[in-house]
Amino acid sequence: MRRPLPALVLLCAASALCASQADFLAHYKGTPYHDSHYQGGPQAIPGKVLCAYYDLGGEGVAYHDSDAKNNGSGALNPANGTYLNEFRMGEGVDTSYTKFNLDPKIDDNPYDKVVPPANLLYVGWTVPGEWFNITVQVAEAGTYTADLLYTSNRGGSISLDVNGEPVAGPLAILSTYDSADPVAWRQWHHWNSAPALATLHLPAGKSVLTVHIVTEGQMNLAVLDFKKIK
Ligand SMILES: [Ca+2]
Ligand SMILES: [Ca+2]
Repeated sequence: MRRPLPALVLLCAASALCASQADFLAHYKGTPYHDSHYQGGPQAIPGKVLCAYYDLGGEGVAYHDSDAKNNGSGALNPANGTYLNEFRMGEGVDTSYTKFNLDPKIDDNPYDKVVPPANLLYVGWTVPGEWFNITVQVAEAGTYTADLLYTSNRGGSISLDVNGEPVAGPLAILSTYDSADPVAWRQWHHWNSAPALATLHLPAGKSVLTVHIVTEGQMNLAVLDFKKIK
């Protein structure tokens, strides 16, 4: 009796692209993020995927960052024993979180296009050439859109890979620069949502999503919200 082929092979039998995606997954050494406060596991699609929960595995495996320091956790946000200030402070990707009710206002400022949740972790200090991987679990194969919750003080672009294959991009990110804001550093904190920034096909089951910073950088990337459209 023949053994049934795994679903991914059946889906992709005639496709060199799918073969290379299966090869990528078989060799990938990153693992879904978890810590003492966050149970982890692959992030569910459809649903909100948090960029700050990019995979474990370190530089060259789970991400590439332009410097080994986390410029947010343990730096801008001094190490003080709190979860948010010390979040992933030993890793190269630069992370911070939204701060409310301060004077001057930071992430709940009047120049937000969209007010984000408070204490929302995000990836910042982005530079062209950087990337990070996120392991996801997709409920159903199909075409999905992704809305992005972000800030961008000069515009720019990102792109997305699925299992090592480019699938979307470059995706233009609209600038959230606002000359009316009298606080210069707050240009990094004008939040916006880019609805359906990306449209992409996702296979069912486990996949690895790669977010690339393509041009400009200077973006804070918080949430990719995936919705199935067909
Ligand atoms: Ca860094
Ligand atoms: Ca960086």
